[in-house]
Amino acid sequence: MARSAKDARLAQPSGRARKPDAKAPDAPARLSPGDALEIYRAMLLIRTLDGRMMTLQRQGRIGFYGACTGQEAAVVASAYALRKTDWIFPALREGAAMLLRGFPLVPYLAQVFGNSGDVTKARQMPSHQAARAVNQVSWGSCIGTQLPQAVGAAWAAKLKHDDTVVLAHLGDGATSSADFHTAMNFAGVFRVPVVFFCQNNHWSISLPTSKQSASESIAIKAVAYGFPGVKVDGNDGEAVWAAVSAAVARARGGGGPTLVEAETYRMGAHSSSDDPSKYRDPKEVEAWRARDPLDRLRARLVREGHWDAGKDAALSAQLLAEVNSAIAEAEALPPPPVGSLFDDVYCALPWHLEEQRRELLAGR
Ligand SMILES: Cc1ncc(C[n+]2csc(CCOP(=O)(O)OP(=O)(O)O)c2C)c(N)n1
Ligand SMILES: [Mg+2]
Repeated sequence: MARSAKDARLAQPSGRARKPDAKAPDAPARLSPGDALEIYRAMLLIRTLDGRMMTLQRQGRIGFYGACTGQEAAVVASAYALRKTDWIFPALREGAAMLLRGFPLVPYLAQVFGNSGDVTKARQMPSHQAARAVNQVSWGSCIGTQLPQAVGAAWAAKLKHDDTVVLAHLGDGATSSADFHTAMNFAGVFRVPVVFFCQNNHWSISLPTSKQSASESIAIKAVAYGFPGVKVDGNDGEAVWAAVSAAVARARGGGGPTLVEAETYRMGAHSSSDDPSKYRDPKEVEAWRARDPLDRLRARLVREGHWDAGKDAALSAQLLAEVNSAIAEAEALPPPPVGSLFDDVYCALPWHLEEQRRELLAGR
């Protein structure tokens, strides 16, 4: 346990990344230019997508949307540290990690429209994407509930002796939930291959993190559960990727869980139903704008000669065109067939539901 305490003490209050665990295999500290570009492209896609979808919500074309603006480095670079066979149990803002893992844009957007293009048959709230094809489960909406589920999946992997790792996302607000304690404790005791990745974006809707917890950091909470906690600058894509890669390598190698705290900031509203001007100081938002994760990764790529303003403008235009075309395609899809309401719950439909299904379909 001494090692855990030491690791947590290494958490940097400045938000700089701690050096990845030297003992962890396969965890190089630097992103190659190709990987940095791929991460940047995915971040820019999400920024573009979120902007368009918030506009659609204001136009009344979708009911609800949750953006991750300002947190793109944390969302993308954490997922980038995984293998395709690993699992993601997201919280509110990590849906778009699916796109990085190869899920197509049209069914992704069809979930928000809640129509027949949605692989989850329009049964979830908008912005709760999930797909078996990319090993990403749906968030359950209740804060923290995904954490024991993620630990259960990681425990199953351990019992089956496969080398799957589970990435369990949470926000700072979720650290006050009972499920956070349950999950962290079980994960520590059974040394399951899970990485808890907490995006500390300073707010839980209107509650600041300072009122959420009296701990000096979120990362330090891991000490009590007997495993390492690491704090990184969540707006630095490379720092996030390096910390999560080290944690993933540790989990895959049988070393057990890690809690990674990524310090970031929610630049926009909590969701399309929220107005943050009612509870936070615009000066705070402006201060964080200077630490924009896209600007920072772009600056690195430009500085190292891998990117320039012309390429950036061309990519922005291309992604906007891709997003607009996918929106048009997804929006035009018909609603899910009404009979699908009865699918997937029972192996053999009980007589009374069969009767209701017949009546419903006959009335159409
Ligand atoms: C058990 C529970 N309590 C309250 C809510 C309402 N709620 C939805 S999101 C949220 C804040 C979550 O904050 P955080 O975990 O920091 O995530 P963030 O929104 O900042 O990404 C709350 C309180 C909920 N969904 N579930
Ligand atoms: Mg938060």
